[in-house]
Amino acid sequence: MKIVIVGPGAMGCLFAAFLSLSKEEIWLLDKTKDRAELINQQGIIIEGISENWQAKVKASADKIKIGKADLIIICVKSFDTKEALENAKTLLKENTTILTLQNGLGNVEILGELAGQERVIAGSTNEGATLLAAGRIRHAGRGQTIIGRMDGKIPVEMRFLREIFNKVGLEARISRDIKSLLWSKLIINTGINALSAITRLKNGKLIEFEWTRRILREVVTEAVKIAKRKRIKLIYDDPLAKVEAVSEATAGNISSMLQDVLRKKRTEIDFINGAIVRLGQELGIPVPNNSLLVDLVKTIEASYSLTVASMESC
Ligand code: KPL
Repeated sequence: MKIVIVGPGAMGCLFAAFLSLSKEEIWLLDKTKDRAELINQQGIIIEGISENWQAKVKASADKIKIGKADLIIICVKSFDTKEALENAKTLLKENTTILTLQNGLGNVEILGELAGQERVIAGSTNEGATLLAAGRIRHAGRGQTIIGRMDGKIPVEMRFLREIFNKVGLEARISRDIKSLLWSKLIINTGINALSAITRLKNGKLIEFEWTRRILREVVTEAVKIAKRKRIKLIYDDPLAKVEAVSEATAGNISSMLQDVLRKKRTEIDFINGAIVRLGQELGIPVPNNSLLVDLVKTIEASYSLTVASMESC
């Protein structure tokens, strides 16, 4: 089976590295030729909780060289989903399956529109990784990867995929209600990601300060209202307790949005708190705290190039 991972970020590198331990043919598709060449030569270097090791992975920016894929795993940022699949279109054959392991809402729909909904498998992973440099990551946390189709069907390829993940040490299971899982992860991301990006605090600190804890609770409460109105059943009973438990369990993590801000990159705010704001407007449910976080993160993104030279220039 030929598996192509699209996107050499933290998650893309982590999955490519672990999948390289399988018997399958693994490729990493990178849009940058030089970085692909570097990964080809040095492999993917991993440190952190899975010890220090190096995975030999074939990487390329040349789709012709990679050829047709049986499975494509999309690991790019949500705002790049459309472009990434359009760019990878030559890898598709009639029965290619596409798995998304991205944060936020809307990726499954974008991929489905481009390639057909029946080919798309949605996924949510609790593995944690930080990109240290090109092809170099820290495996920051272990967790389950859950996959499923929006229509609840479980095709044979999905069982096969679960088996491969489990064999290489990526604990995986299948869910018939992946929508509720995507929302359950979204609620966690709405509470933690933007707030950590704005305050530049690691996940665990957000609940240590009474002020950030209060904001986190307000943001989550608003997001849960939207989920309820949309009749989404979350996989946990107490969302506030769950989000706080995740920030504690991932206390040492630099959230993916904070990683983006520290690297002065575009964030996934539009697909996380931004999705809550859009749905709030559609449904007539006020979500002022989510709206405020969106505006602040957008201000941070827009002001990356502005630095304060001295106090006088303020
Ligand atoms: O998914 C995450 C992220 O950083 O995007 C959490 C769960 C917040 C862990 O850092």
